[in-house]
Amino acid sequence: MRLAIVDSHTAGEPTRIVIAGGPDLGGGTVAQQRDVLTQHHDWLRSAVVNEPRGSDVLVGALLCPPSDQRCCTGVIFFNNVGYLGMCGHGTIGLVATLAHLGNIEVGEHLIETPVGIVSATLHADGQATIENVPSYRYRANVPVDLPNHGRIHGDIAWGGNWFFLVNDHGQDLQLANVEQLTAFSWQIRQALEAAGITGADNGLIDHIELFGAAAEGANSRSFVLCPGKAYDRSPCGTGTSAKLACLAADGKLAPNTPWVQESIIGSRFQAEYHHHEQAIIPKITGSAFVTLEGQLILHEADPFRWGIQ
Ligand code: PYC
Repeated sequence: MRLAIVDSHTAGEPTRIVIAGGPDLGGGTVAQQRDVLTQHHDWLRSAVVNEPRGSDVLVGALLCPPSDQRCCTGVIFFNNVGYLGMCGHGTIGLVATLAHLGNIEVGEHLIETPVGIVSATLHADGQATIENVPSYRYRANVPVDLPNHGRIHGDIAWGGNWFFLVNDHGQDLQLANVEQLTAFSWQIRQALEAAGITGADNGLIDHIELFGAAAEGANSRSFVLCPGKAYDRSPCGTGTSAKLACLAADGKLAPNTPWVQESIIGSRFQAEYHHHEQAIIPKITGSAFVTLEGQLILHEADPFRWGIQ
């Protein structure tokens, strides 16, 4: 079996998009197709992003037919442990991939994800701007007790995935400290689960964000821990959306005001938002570069064709 793929990176964070060879998911909404993929074809996720063909850092994506005919494609994002609602860096990577394949032109395109339709604009200079799903802060200043550290506080916000956003962490947000930052953030993740702290409708909070001061030209620097314990090399599109929702809720950032979010490796997204009902619509701009076109070969004699799980 072969799966045709295009790899890209967005602000340093890789995305691997399966453009052909995937299973028939039976149509319906992209959320319904994601459920079929999860329940009946999870081998694809593992084969594409897990070792020996992938790595914990990779975010995978499967193109699928949209149910909304205004959309140019549907997309289901996944990682080493499961499925994402939305993925900002991945959507920017998708725009670069579709442009590379000659499937889209400069201009605005709609994309259906499991959590809603997003708009993606390809600019003439190759950058992309995504308008994310409605994002909002669910709870503010939630206390969490960490073993060997004491109490920290965080906001719970939705940006297409659930995030816990922490400012009073006492960590030094430098790339040299990623192991310590990973261990610290993982403690937060585990403490949230142990305390039964969730997003709305019991949504699992599976992304942790630590914020700190940025270098000149950016408003904020972040360390983002993803669900499978890898850290996001990009500033995280859905995480930046969650951050904007909190800034908006606190009255700290006015609508249509630029915000530059810097990642732990120093890469950046430009962001802004406008109000939408009780939520905000974040706009995230960044660049992605295609790094590889190829085929994954899943040989029937290969004991690790479905990935190391
Ligand atoms: O950019 O939204 C994002 C994202 C989520 C997980 C990794 N990147």
